[in-house]
Amino acid sequence: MLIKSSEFITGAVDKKQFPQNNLPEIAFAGRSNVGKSSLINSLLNRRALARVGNTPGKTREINFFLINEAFRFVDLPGFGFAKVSKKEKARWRKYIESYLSSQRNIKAIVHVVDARHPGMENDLLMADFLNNNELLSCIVANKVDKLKKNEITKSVREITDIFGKEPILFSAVKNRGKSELWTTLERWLDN
Ligand SMILES: Nc1nc2c(ncn2[C@@H]2O[C@H](COP(=O)(O)OP(=O)(O)O)[C@@H](O)[C@H]2O)c(=O)[nH]1
Ligand SMILES: [Mg+2]
Repeated sequence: MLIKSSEFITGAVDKKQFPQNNLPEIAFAGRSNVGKSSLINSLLNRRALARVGNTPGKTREINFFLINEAFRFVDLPGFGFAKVSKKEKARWRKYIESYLSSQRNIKAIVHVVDARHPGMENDLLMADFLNNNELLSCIVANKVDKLKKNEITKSVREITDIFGKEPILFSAVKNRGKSELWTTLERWLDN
């Protein structure tokens, strides 16, 4: 994909703030800190379009980015951060689900997991939700730069077992996996 332009549109804290026109969207979901924002920056060849390493309380917005004036990336807030109360977590989750189950032109979800920690509870919940709602998705195993070769092999096996599909290996830090992921995204956007 040739990225001609990428810009931040809005950080929505309420459904009413979601962009209104019907452009195709690809959403990025996953636990806090797995690297969703870093991965978006890597895909778009940008250093700091999506904010990286935010404190949990500040990341409740759903962030919309416009790419090539043709489609949007949607950076979903990560749920399941220990520092946030149960009630607050439930509220975030409802908000994320309200986006995913809205009548928007959502092409697919990139479910980002940490290659070092396959099968964490929140990831299983997310996978269930995506399956139950018949949303297309892929699993991206990020931070593979932190693993040795044999550990990567093990991680791939576990993730494939748990989620029923092979992960795309990624490192937002080393820009690894970009072309593989773009191939998948382009296929979705073309449909
Ligand atoms: N080693 C390594 N660190 C990463 C990678 N991707 C993200 N990080 C780091 O993980 C932290 C959280 O990243 P961020 O993109 O804010 O995660 P988000 O909460 O899912 O949006 C930051 O300190 C990033 O620099 C990666 O591929 N490898
Ligand atoms: Mg983020």
